[in-house]
Order: sequence, then structure tokens, then C-alpha cells
Amino acid sequence: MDKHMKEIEEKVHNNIRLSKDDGIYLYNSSDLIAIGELARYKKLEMSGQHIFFNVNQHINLTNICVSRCKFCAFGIDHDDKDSYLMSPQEAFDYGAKAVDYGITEFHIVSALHPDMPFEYYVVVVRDLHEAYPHIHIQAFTAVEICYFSQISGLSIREVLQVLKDVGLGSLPGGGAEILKDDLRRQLCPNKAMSQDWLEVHRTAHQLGIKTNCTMLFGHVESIEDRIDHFITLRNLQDSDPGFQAFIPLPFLPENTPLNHLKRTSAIDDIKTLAISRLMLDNIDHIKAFWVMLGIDIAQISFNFGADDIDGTVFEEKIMHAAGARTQTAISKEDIIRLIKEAGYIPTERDTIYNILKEF
Ligand code: V47
Repeated sequence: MDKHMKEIEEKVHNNIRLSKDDGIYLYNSSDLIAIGELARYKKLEMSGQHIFFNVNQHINLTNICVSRCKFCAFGIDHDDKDSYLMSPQEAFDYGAKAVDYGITEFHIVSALHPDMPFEYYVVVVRDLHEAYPHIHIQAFTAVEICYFSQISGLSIREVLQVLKDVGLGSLPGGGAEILKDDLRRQLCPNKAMSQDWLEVHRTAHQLGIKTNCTMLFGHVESIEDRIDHFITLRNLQDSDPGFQAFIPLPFLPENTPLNHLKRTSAIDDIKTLAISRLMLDNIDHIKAFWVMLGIDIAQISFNFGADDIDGTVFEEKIMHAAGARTQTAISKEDIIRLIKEAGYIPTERDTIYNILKEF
């Protein structure tokens, strides 16, 4: 172990915050085992032997999108033959069909539809919440919340308050991509910029709405951009805490305008999970989203800092449009088995990390 790695080890063992230079050093190091040991140490300190999962149903209301981000294969035009839009009744039926499976969460994320008014989204949340008040609704990325503010004329705070009043429980972490506007202008110029994304999460936290955060990596960003992204999230969590989990999302290039780029390597995926655990010392959970990483890497990542594998994710669409080769759903029994195989305690949680059952 060289001198800088030794210094980082000292910091991790003494709960001293890692600097930007430390983060960049870790990315440039090829000592994956040393990085993994540190991330595992931190994970064990923060969540012991638990690996969390939940049982959820994803609902993607529409794929018709005005934003058309360069990394996305999900959003399409109105007149494309594969376009769809669920009516509130269809969205309700789609959610309702998973209830008997014992889901504890509806996870609703959609495209930015050109014509549907804010009321449409309010009705979807209200109807599901009225029928199933015990099921948590995690819905709408910060980008969608900004868009609702734009189309309704309400402020971000008012949009969040209206949704909270009809049953919104928490926000997912999508739309963060890389929180640097020069990159956003290249990748996704038609949606919320960095400060808008941060403002939504800050306001949500102030209203008592928990949120997640993500990073889309492996496209045009540099290592420094990734570390700056971690530090931006860490600073927001210091000033206005409310992030529950961080989810690194490796870019899947298939069927996107950036399909000339290569998929990230397993080493990059694992390193990114581990370094996020080390840099984000004030965010409780690191989620290895199996849909994107693949089940094998998700399983290995429990030894590299991850403590959550998301959920059963019935019928995920966004990542599969971009070439994710994983199944579109996984059973609870399979999740329990793969966590046990890795030597950890499968722990079913609800959306806000109350423990429901250990297996
Ligand atoms: O914002 C889109 C990303 C996000 C691609 O909060 C892509 O628990 C890779 O945020 N390759 C939506 N990524 C999904 C998301 C999410 C997923 C699971 C759990 C949670 C949570 C949040 O997916 C988008 C974007 O960053 N994305 N296209 C792609 N081709």
C-alpha cells in the first residue's frame, strides 16, 4: 500500500472526510482490493451485515418526451409507433395488479410529456394513495418536478406541497446525471440545469420529503467531474439533509444517440460504487441497482460498499430501452438467495428504510 492510500486508510478509520484529491487518487489507483476493503469497512460501520431490498412496482406513465437527452433511449416522439401514454385509470390498474404480490412501493418516473397538465400527475398519485394508503409512493425525479412547475405556473415548493398533500412520499434520485452545466448543455440541454435539480431536492428535504440521488457515469464526463458531483451532493446533504441513498448509474449506450461509446467496465462500476461509499460519508445507503449493473456485479458490490440492491422492480423500461440485458423483474426469493450467497443478511425495508423483515 503506498503513502497516499495509507493516508486515506487513516482518514477512513478515523472518520475524517476524504478530499477531492483523495477521490481522484482512488479513481486513478488500480488497487481495487485496497479500495474495496476501505469501502467495506465503511459499509460495515454504517449498516453492519444488512443488505437492504424492497418490493416495488415501477410505473412509467409515458415515453413521449420533449427533452430527448442524448443518453436516453426511452423518450420518443408523439408520432413514433412505440409511443404510449397511460390514462389515470390505466396507471391505476397497472399499479393495482402488483399489490397482491406484497409490494410496499409504487415507483413512478416518466418522460416530459408535451401536453399533459400537472393535474394528470396529481390524479395518478391521489388515486393510488386513496386506494392503497399503506403503499409508499416514490415518484417524479427533480427534472419532472421542475417541468411541472414550468407547465403549472406553481413554484417548486408549491408543486411538491400539492403532491405531498395527495400522497407523494418521497422522490427518486434520477435526473442528476452529472451536476455540471457545461456537460448538461451537451447531454440534456432541454431540461433542468444543476441548480434547478439541487433546488428541488433542497426544497423537498425542507418539506420533510426524503429523496435519493444518482450519478450517470461513463459517457463524456471526466474523473474530476465525478468527484465534483459527489462533493456537490455531499454539500447539499450537509446543509439540508434528506438524501437516503445514492445510486450510481453506468451509462448504457445501446439505441441512444451516444451509441458509439462503450459500456463501462466491471472494474469501473465496482470502483465507482466503492468510491461513492467513501466520498459520500453523510449519505446512509449506496444502492447497487441490479437492473443496470447486472445481478453478478450487484452481488459482488456488497463487498465493495453497497448495502442495497433496490427491489423486485416489476417491468423496468428505461434501462431496458437502452440495452440492459438483465431480466425486467426479479423475485423476492432470488434477491434473498443472492444476498445470502454473498454472506450478508437479506433485509426487507420499506422506502424510507424501516426494517420490515430479516431473512
Ligand atoms: O435520470 C436514462 C438514467 C435515470 C440511461 O431513486 C440511464 O431509487 C443509463 O433515476 N443508461 C432514471 N442510465 C432512473 C433512476 C433510478 C433508478 C432506480 C432507482 C432510483 C431511486 C432511481 O436513469 C435517469 C437517467 O439518469 N438513464 N437513460 C441510459 N441509457
